[in-house]
Amino acid sequence: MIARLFCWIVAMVAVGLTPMARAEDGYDLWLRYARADPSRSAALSAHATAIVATGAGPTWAAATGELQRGIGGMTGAPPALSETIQQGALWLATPASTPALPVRTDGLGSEGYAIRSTMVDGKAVTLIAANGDVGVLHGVYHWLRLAQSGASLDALDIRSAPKIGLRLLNHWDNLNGTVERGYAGQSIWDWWRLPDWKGPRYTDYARANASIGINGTVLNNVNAKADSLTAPYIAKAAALADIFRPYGIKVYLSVKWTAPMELDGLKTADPLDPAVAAWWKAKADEIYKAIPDFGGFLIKANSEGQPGPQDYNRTHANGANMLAAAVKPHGGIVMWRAFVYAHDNPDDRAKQAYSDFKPLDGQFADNVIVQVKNGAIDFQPREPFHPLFGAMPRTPLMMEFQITKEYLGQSTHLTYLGPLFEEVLRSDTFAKGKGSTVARVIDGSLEGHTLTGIAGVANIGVDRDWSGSIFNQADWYAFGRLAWDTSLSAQAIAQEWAAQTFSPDPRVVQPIVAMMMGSREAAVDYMTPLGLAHVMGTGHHYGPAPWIADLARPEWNPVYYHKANVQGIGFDRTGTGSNAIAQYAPPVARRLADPKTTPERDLLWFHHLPWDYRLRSGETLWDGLVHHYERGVAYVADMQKTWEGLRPYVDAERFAETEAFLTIQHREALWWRDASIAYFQSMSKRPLPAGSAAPAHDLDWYKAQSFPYAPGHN
Ligand code: GCW
Repeated sequence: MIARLFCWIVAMVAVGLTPMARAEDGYDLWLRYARADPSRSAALSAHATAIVATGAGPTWAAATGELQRGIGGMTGAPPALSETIQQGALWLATPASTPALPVRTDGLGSEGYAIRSTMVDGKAVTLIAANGDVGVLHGVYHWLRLAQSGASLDALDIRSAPKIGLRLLNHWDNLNGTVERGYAGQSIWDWWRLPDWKGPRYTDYARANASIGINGTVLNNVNAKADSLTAPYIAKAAALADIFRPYGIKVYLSVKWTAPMELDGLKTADPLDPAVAAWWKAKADEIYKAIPDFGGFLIKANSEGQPGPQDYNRTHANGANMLAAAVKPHGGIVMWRAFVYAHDNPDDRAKQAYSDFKPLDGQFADNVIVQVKNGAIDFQPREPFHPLFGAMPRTPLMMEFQITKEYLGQSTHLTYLGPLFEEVLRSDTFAKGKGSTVARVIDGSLEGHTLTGIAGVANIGVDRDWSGSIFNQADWYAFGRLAWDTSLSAQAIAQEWAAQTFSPDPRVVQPIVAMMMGSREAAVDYMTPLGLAHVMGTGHHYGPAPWIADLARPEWNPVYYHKANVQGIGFDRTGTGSNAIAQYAPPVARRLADPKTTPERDLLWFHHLPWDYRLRSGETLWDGLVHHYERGVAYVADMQKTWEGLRPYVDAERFAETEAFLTIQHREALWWRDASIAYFQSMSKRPLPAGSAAPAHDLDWYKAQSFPYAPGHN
């Protein structure tokens, strides 16, 4: 008998039907809705005795369904839907459904919401109001964030609406299922079985993104295949668009410039050729027939080998405007990437996008937005803000951040990107005097643009935890929350995320947030301190390789960026060098002209300095560099200790993963330190500072390391 009972329990556990704690494999992301403690559960139930939804349709169903899933998970008793308002009800309403709303919804747009604790006929209720159903959905997710993170649900008086219109993920997902710079497994778009098979993952994707206000997704890689625009693939994209639509999420596609030639044999892709323009117009009409609310096109043109209008002696504006005309009748937009640099351009790579695009300011059609990476090179652990921000006042510019961590430890390093995003958004371009922040450029308020946007290169794949690691989920979360409200702090976002993903218990949230908040700076320290950049392994970009100097394109070689020699290190971008600083507004350029007034974190990005240059600490540059590498490694060791202290509070499965990944991160941080010091010491010929250990191996050992199967690189 006992044996049979035991077998039954084992079977139930195996199929997940047991009341025991379910597997915490990260799939639920921040929408875990774990059971709250009894007092919290009672408080939640008292604030959600019923759900009174005054509208109907798929978005309303998504909103009420999420409330029932959330409150049911946290309290064990999902609230019922009700027609009548009762004490403690959650009341979801719009002016269309409820004329005499007790809150104003003007100014909230179509996506914003108001949440107000109020009385109706003597009954205390929580009103979630918006101008439309998508706004109500966003308000529901805000209320659930409060509910999950232990915040008070009393006396709520919240108004929230996004300033940035386009809040998109860019999936560098290929049609063969691989993900360029992806570290979370294969693409979640099962192109081969779409549109027939639409698994639950797509709906969970929509829920996760709607919960953080993301309202668009570019499904395919910017290194695009023309095939994405063929009828079968348009049908596949349409199936996804149908699933995402109730969540307020639109679908966009990356396009390949030569699609007219590859798909229909046109002899040219010259944007001024009427046949080419006609082809794109017909293609747009075809797409909109299948996806009436299709968002538009994203394109990487004349960049890293991708074709574009410059192949026909036309400008980026000629190209963008031709595509824009095709989608304009349908209300579509074109996102034209400014990530351009030419192999035959001897000028500083960091200057080339500005040189190409600045002269085109004002020449783009009004449904074109230029998508600019946060820095002028390529998603480095730190880059000064891109000089184009604030330099094209007559052209809407949108931000391109990288959520996937091509250069920040890929899937195993805990390097929370919230501080990176925050640092860039708060950077002051001085374009219109002090306070001309990057955030105000991209939300349109600085230069008066209504077409506004921000994109994040997604870190999503089919891994059960979606992002390759639990802590990588925080980067996706932070991107969405900052896209919705650029004034949020990375710290507050980390607190929200940790409370929902792990537990609202301060004994859990505080150490996790403290660990997260210094983790990106630690990566900067152990990888590219003091403004160094682009010193990673070739191709896969995994690990240190500052010695690389033999690649065909000079600007692909790490030595191009650090220019280390026996005298010193760094890239002179002042007037005595490439003069890239001249691309910034005068107050910024003046500050960057002098190493003494250049922020030390950007020092070697802008200056070539002698090894004996005195840092603000009084250390020589050489000693300071070594100490930065060591500070980065030490921080990871501290994270390991912090995580060990959390063992009693975190489920075994997720604890073990993070413990293992921190072990990898510590080993790799040490490897970055040792390899970098071994190489730079071979240049500086300086002795290590007192107390600093010699690298574990000699330089040739580090140079000999090879990783042909490192992930994310096709
Ligand atoms: O980030 C770098 C990557 C490429 C990427 C390219 C880009 C999609 O190394 O993988 O290609 O830049 O942003 O287009």
